[in-house]
Amino acid sequence: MIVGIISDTHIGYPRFYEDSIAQARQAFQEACDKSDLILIAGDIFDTKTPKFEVLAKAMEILSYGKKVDWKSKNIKGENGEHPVVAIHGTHDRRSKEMINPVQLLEGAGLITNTSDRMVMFSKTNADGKTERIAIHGVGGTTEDTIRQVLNKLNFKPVPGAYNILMLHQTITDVIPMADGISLDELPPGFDLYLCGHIHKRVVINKNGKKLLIPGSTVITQLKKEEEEPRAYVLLDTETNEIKFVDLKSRPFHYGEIEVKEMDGTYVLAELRKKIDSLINEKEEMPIIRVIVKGTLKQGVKRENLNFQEVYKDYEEKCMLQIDNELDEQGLKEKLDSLRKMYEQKLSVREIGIESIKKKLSGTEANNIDVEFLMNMLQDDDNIDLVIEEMMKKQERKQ
Ligand SMILES: [Mn+2]
Repeated sequence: MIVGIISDTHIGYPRFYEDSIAQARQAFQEACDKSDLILIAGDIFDTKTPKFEVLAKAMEILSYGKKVDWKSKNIKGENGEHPVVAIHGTHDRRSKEMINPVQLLEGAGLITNTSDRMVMFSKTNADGKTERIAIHGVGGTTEDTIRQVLNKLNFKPVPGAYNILMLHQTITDVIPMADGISLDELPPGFDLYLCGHIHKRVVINKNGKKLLIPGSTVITQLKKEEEEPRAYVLLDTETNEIKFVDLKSRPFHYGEIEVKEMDGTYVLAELRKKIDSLINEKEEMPIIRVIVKGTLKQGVKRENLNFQEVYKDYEEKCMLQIDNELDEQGLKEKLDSLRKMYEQKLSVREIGIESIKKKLSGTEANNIDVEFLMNMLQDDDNIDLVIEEMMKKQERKQ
């Protein structure tokens, strides 16, 4: 059978809102038309409590799956499940006692939620033979609990079926420096390990395990590796062939310039040259990101470099992002502090907390309890509580 695979649609992503909707719609409709079964590997939404406007868009997109004549494809959920199967990711995950938006979609009958459970489908082919497929779903969870979750679920491949382990985690075979789980640690014997979360496309075969990462359908991080077109995947379970199908996604080009002890005028001229080289006149409003690196002439402050005019001049040609990474602090010093953090084995979140603390230390807001703030903000419902608590603290201080 043909399985259409989509991941990380991030519907409602504020920066490229329209793209997130259009590209999710194209991926879902095309995949439905071409496949017997659809899998969505998490992060359908960009946030865990999307606005009704966003929720309505997602429901409208997924309602296409209700119009498809699955019966004529001879596919059937073994307990009557709808053949659009999804897990929640890390963006649309909420704590256990709360309802997440993927559960809402499930309640509306638009998807089959396979977070932390297994579902089976069967398809009778033209020759009368029945093919079975088992989807073992693991909802996105924190990197420090994934091993525990997998242990508890204790998924084992179903004999005689095509078995897919679908999860939404950082895989360290793909992102080696990060907190995450390796392919070797995943339970053995599945025909395919399908993972969301990582926004670039990846296929790896390692120690008998086949890992597929479809990548996101919308650009979010503007990293160099996101330059390739967004895609969905068609998997043929009989031949094990994986095909990426490009979406009509907004083009994205990434560039860097590096200067050495130069003044502002020179940097701005180089920057414009770089942007011009990345713009292709045939493309409509591409996303362009340029990182400016290196050192400035003595006495020139990086803050004094004004990119506003560059932004203005290009506002009708592209969606521009310039990142000022010009150095006053030496590169060596920066690497050293990064290495120190790794040595102390700080999680990404902890590194974030440390760097916020450092930034706040020289300001009037130096009494803010960053750790408390981060803990509370795990859930956006808490924002009023956080503000209230902060006000109380401020009053006590005065
Ligand atoms: Mn994601």
